[in-house]
Amino acid sequence: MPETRTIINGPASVPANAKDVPTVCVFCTHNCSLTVDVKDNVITAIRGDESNPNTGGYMCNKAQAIPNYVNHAQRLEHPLKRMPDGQYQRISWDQAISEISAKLNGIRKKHAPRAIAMFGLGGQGNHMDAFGALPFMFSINSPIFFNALGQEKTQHALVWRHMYRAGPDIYLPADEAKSDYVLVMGTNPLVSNRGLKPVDEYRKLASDAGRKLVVIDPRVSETAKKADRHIRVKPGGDAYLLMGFVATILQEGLQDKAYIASRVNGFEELAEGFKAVDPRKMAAYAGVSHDDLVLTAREFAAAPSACIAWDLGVEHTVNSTLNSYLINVMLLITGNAGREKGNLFVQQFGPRGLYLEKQAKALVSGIGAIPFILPVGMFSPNLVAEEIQNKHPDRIRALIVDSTNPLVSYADTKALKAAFEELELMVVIEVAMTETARVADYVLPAPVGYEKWEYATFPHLHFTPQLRPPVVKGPQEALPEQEIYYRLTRAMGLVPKAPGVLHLLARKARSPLGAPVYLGALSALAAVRGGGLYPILGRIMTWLYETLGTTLPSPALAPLWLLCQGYALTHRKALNRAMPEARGHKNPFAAGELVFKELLAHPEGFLAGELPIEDNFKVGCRHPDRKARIYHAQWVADIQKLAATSPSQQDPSYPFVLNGGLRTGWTANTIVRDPAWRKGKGPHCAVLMHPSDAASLGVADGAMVRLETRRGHLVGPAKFDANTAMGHLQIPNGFGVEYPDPVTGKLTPVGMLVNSIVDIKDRDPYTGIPHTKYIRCRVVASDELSLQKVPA
Ligand SMILES: Nc1nc2c(c(=O)[nH]1)N[C@H]1C(S)=C(S)[C@@H](COP(=O)(O)OP(=O)(O)OC[C@H]3O[C@@H](n4cnc5c(=O)[nH]c(N)nc54)[C@H](O)[C@@H]3O)O[C@H]1N2
Ligand SMILES: Nc1nc2c(c(=O)[nH]1)N[C@H]1C(S)=C(S)[C@@H](COP(=O)(O)OP(=O)(O)OC[C@H]3O[C@@H](n4cnc5c(=O)[nH]c(N)nc54)[C@H](O)[C@@H]3O)O[C@H]1N2
Ligand code: SF4
Ligand SMILES: [Mo]
Repeated sequence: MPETRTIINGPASVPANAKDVPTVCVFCTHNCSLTVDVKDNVITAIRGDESNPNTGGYMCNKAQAIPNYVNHAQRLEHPLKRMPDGQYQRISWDQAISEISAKLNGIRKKHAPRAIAMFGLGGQGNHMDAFGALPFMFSINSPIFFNALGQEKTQHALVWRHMYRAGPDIYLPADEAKSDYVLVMGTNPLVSNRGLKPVDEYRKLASDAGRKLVVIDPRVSETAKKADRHIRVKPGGDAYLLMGFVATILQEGLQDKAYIASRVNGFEELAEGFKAVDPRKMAAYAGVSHDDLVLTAREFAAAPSACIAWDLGVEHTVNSTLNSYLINVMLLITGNAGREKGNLFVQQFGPRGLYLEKQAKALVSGIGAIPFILPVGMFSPNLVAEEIQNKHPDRIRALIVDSTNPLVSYADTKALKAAFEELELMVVIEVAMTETARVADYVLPAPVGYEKWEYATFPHLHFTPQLRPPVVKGPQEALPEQEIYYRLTRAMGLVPKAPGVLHLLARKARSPLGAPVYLGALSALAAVRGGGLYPILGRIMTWLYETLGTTLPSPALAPLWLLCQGYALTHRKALNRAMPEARGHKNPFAAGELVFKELLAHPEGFLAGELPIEDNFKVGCRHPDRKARIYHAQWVADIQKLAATSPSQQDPSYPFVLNGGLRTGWTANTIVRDPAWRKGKGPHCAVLMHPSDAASLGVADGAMVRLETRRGHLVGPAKFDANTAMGHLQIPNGFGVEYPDPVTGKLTPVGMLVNSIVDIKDRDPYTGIPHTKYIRCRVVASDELSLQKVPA
């Protein structure tokens, strides 16, 4: 038996004791490279790894909680099936695969391929599941895919598709480390670690008298405390503020005329559209001083270089697509998009992303799927319930949930739960028995990100891929996601067994001539069976796993080999710049193989490509004339509408705005379930409010309050926070999971489940992104002592 089969069928073989093993932290997108020590199959020490070219030793307190993610009371160890009495029974993998595939086939054949939907994938640091899940969905021929990015980031991809014709592999972050003028909007990088080594970089920025930091945030955040200027915008007021900035720059003629002439198309129409925008009024609507608005706009335009760092504060809120559009307008009119010290286009490792015009549409809202990071379009989790609960014959009837916990993480717990109950089949692929797993028909156990080969694919300025082998052994029966999808694909008969010749050719695929022969045969044999792009891609990826996979240390690595080949074919200049030895290889497949070998040899990560900064605009802007489309008729019309009407008056029955998801040093989404990882004085989950608001409500620090919205209520402790603006409230994100009490074993809620009071319909019209940072609510003193449980 080759070694690979033991990896497929059981836990990876790793030594039970080891020192300095390279890996990554999977708790946020910073993906800090680490070295860990392992004793008796337990991770015992965790250190930042200086040898990684991207994160270079950076890490935060949360990495120390990795052992709590790996070992806890809710780890899944066996496939489970829900029985008629609601209890879960352990079943074999064979039974799980055959029952699930029979049900999926029934639904696919009786209704439509799109009646089967995928929810999740990826998460913060374990992205290998997508290499199995997407081919599986391709093979079914279903484009219905819901992902976390669809509730925070797809508006940028939508805007970039229009403005730059950007593929899904592009991102446009701020070059904070070098910029002369850093405008931070709705993000608190000192706590959330957004950006690159933000704690180090913002410290340097704050102490450099020649550079300026302006923070736009209703709260005096940790980052705002370091700012030269802090603009305390009203919650949800950012669109007005941005409109005021743009109008000031245009009306005062401060735009970068040379840059606009060479790189921007549609400027005249945009300028015309902004004539109706009055900066003084915008300042009032945004709740900021006119002086601050005008001064900031002038400084931003005049600075030798300026950038905008943004995140959830302008995304999880009203006007999130417009905010994204306006941020890009600001960057373009001041000449700061696609340049060093401004906002730089960065790219994902792998083949250059394709711009695919045609995208699936949601049945009920008509909102289109938006491709981002992954080549297939994704929908917002806010659309999933209505896509299940409708009368269309093609509606969703089966849902596969992988690496996500919607009943805690996504808006409107009750609405989601009700929709899930209408499904004919729900399968959860997880590492833990989550709230969502507890309503599934089948629950399938996967190894955590330290028990299998893993890879994270977020884009960076330079190509710095890092493929990590497992560092500890997982539960005997946990199967890597790719293997689960492979078994389902085969059991459903979606893809036949790979033709024998591919096994033969796979053995030579890692040679310069063997690679094109293998890839040629693989694509030709997959295409000859027809069925359109999706099924052909499904066959290619399935057979790649089945044939090349068996020649590698783990079959899960086969897609990485393809990624390296695609990278070498489409990013040759960047590759040659970083790896001079690649220059000697005329044959691109030899260069691809070189990259793959380096990837295997360097689990600590390595520099695989450097993008030329001078050409940065061209990296992102892929319109044939290399000019950004700054004008968008619908968005400009929306802007004019906003400018003409004062923001809706606060509803007197819900006078507060709740930020339902503040990042703190003790939150990591819902990844770490065991609350024991949190140290220091609690409560870690509380309703943060200004002491004056608390005084007028008659609430003492630490006393219980009841928070009410149109959708429900929550009870939790109040915490005085002078940094929070009056009329504003904050609750940390990632709470509301249920974990067994260490003494009684009874499932006990850990903090408040914010999403139980968020209305699924409060969302952006273009993307479906929720207004989680703009939850209208009221708050009253409460004598209830216990925290709110998940509503039934
Ligand atoms: N510690 C920790 N770090 C994390 C995570 C975690 O759970 N814990 N999660 C990771 C993930 S998934 C994400 S997406 C990122 C998110 O990272 P961030 O977006 O940086 O974090 P948040 O705390 O959600 O929000 C940032 C800021 O938005 C402000 N804000 C609220 N409302 C408004 C508004 O109307 N306008 C403006 N301008 N600002 C507003 C808040 O006061 C806060 O300071 O963090 C990542 N990093
Ligand atoms: N109210 C409110 N809601 C929010 C937010 C907020 O600020 N406020 N933030 C939103 C944001 S920005 C995000 S990104 C989402 C994140 O929310 P989710 O999509 O739920 O992602 P996570 O909480 O990161 O992890 C989800 C699940 O992945 C499982 N998991 C971990 N490792 C693996 C693995 O290797 N394989 C498999 N199969 N599963 C694994 C974990 O056990 C966990 O249950 O939450 C969103 N929800
Ligand atoms: S949680 Fe902290 S250690 Fe982990 S990746 Fe993010 S910044 Fe790094
Ligand atoms: Mo996120």
